[in-house]
Amino acid sequence: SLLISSSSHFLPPQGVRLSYGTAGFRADASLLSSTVYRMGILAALRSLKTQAVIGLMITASHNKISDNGVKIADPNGGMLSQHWEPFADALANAPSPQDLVQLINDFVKEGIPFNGVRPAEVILGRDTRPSGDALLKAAKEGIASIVGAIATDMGILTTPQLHWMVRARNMGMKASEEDYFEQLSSSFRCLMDLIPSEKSNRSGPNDKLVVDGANGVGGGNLEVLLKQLNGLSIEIRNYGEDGGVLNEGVGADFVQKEKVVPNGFDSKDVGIRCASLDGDADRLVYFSVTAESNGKIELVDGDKILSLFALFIREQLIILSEEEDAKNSRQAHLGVVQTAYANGASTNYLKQLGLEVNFTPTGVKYLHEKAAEFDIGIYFEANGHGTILFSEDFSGWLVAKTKELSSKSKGSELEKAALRLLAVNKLINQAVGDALSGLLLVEVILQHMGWSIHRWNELYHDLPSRQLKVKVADRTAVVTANAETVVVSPLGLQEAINAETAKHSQGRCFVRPSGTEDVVRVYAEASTQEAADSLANSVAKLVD
Ligand code: 16G
Ligand code: ZN
Repeated sequence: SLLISSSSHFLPPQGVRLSYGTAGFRADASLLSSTVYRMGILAALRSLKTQAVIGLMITASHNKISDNGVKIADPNGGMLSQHWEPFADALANAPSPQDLVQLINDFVKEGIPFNGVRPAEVILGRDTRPSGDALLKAAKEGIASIVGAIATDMGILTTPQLHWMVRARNMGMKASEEDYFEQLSSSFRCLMDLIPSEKSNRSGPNDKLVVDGANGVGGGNLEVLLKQLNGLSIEIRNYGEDGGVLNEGVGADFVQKEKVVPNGFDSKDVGIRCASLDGDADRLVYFSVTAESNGKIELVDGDKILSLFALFIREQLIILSEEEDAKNSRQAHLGVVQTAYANGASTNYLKQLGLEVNFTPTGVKYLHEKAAEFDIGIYFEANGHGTILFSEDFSGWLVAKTKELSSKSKGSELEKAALRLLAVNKLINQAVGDALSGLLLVEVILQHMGWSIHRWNELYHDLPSRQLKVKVADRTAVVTANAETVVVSPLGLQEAINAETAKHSQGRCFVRPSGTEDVVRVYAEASTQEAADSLANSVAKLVD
């Protein structure tokens, strides 16, 4: 058959077992062509099964340039349904073309329609990695091996753009790259127009933002976006076209983990508002360079972006809830979602605001799923990946509300609050965390509040923390529960961690197996840096 002959060109690497982890398959790019080919097949089957457009993205995000990866976007633009992950694993590891065909036949028999249905349609994107082009061809061949399947190559994109396009296509909306830029820029302009007038002249030439593009796809795309905007002064560095290497000493992951300036930034930038994207632009952190000479920064991480977003949304909801005509008002349920990596000070701050804080295990799919339970759900990982979700029901209410208010109380604070929420609903990428839409929202909220990055950073003070990784023989031996905060196996380990933690004031510590690397990670937090370091070190010894 077609499948047998085409799959014989893509034999899996010997002696390597790949698994569909938190962010899809990731490995050295030279090992991936068979996996990507097979994920092309999976994407086409998923499209037949759901009768919707599916996305396939080739990226290894913040990892080194020689790595690559592949992940699938589901019809709603989110991560592949977890029910399909075992099938993805099985396909990737099937030893021969015959085994592969057998697997597919068995799977199809369980209920994938082939006849009288809309053909499979997969849209593809890749980041700037040099290995991406060949891998994209492999994905296309995989898709083409399913009869009638259509593959649309969108070229080099940020990961969130591809997810956005899948979601837009399946909602029947315009879904090209131009449409993406147009939606972001028009909703951004709308939010700018709604800034209280006493604050709208704050930004001047001294208020520029400097962005580190991680030498990836984000810098160039941000530049395209900027051409459609007014009122933002942004300088972009680390485009990736001036000799810099993707993610090497640059980018959101580096800045957040190392807490030092990325390449291209130095003491001349002291005090300026800076931001870092990761290699595929689905993470965003802010920072400012401190006057100390050793490249130290003040880090404004995902937790603080979450706090800023939560404050702004809450402010608009409070205005709306003060509406006198109670019969049309609606008490919106706002929830925030974090992981155990969220700094304890951020959680306290959010709780103090009266917000409901929820915890899930690490990984976008878990946070996203939880946030979708609210009228407005905001999720962020400390590493800078996060977004805001508006429920369908609440979005509908908001549209009706703004219509009603535009005739009843045009120009009122009430109308402005509703219009702001509606604009956030359009600006923020609701398929997945998006550094570009997140950056625009941060910028407009800072202007709305009249805040500098320092004022923002003062919302609360991070507790000192330390992260370590421990190489172990078998990381799956560590099993956790309660959103990764408690070890249930091996027996006795949690008790030992508790005993260490109790020795430190404001101590908090947890360990978990990484979903992307062959290590166990240790996180510790305490009232001083020395205490956090010592707690992390002693717990790392317990794991070893
Ligand atoms: C992946 C996840 C990210 C998570 C990270 C943790 C997605 C799209 N990405 O990059 O959310 O923070 O893994 O890595 O889910 P770790 O398991 O190695 O600590
Ligand atoms: Zn990324």
